[in-house]
Amino acid sequence: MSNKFSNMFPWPEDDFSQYGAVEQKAIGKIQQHVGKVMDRNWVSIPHVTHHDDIDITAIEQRRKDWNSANPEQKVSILPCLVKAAVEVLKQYPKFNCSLSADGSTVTQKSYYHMGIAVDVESGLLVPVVRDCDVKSVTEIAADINDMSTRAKTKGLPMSDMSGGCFTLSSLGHIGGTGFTPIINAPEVAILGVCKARQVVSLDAKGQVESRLMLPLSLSYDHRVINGADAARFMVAFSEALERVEFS
Ligand code: CAO
Repeated sequence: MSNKFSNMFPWPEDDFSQYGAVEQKAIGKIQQHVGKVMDRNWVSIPHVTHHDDIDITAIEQRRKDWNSANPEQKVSILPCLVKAAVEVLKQYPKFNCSLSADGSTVTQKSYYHMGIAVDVESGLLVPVVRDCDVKSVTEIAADINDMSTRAKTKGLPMSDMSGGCFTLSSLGHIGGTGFTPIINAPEVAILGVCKARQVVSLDAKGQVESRLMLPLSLSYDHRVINGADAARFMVAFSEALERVEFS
């Protein structure tokens, strides 16, 4: 059967050794699998990525206060972002559904299992933290720590990487101002997080002030979600983050 790719030029194989010294290395099984999943998701989902910077000055101050008062239960910004995402999934349930293979129905979910992209040596794993709606920020932080440690040391069973509703992919500890995260099908959206930075701006009275801004990139499946939904998601996300309680 012909499809939209049947007219494509073949992959440009080349003998690189004619240009200089080269070495061929095998790609590990996990990365090969991840590559195939990425390939399928990238070519079969019409992705759009909505970028926004949100003001995290207040929540970061509250997080620092919490960490100083609770050195045994320190949290990074990531579990707070998970908690805010759950609130927005409740507000905009379109982001918590899955599209059928033929595109004719969506399955609406009323549970909140959140995928967290974890960078491991063998590839990229996405453990799923279950029932984030009923877990506290510190419980979510503990689950992320546990799963990312296991992912980085002995790997994870498929049961720990299935059933996710929505994924967060944080490069915040490294850098970046934005990227296009690939949707983790059958989910319909994924939130990419880059490094927070101080930005000088004018307040309502025209006074210069410095605010801590977090760059976010929301990729969504345009068969299910429209641009206005994504813009609303981001505004609601920023508001939900302000309401996150530490416990
Ligand atoms: N802006 C600024 N600093 C940030 C930040 C952000 N958005 N996010 C995290 N940081 C800081 C943390 O606060 C921490 O600093 P301190 O040690 O001073 O507290 C430091 O960066 C390290 O954070 P972390 O990585 O230990 O914790 P995390 O909760 O942010 O992330 C994990 C955990 C497992 C998700 C992360 O280590 C990881 O593997 N991320 C990679 C995901 C990835 O590869 N995504 C791309 C997928 S597409 O190919």
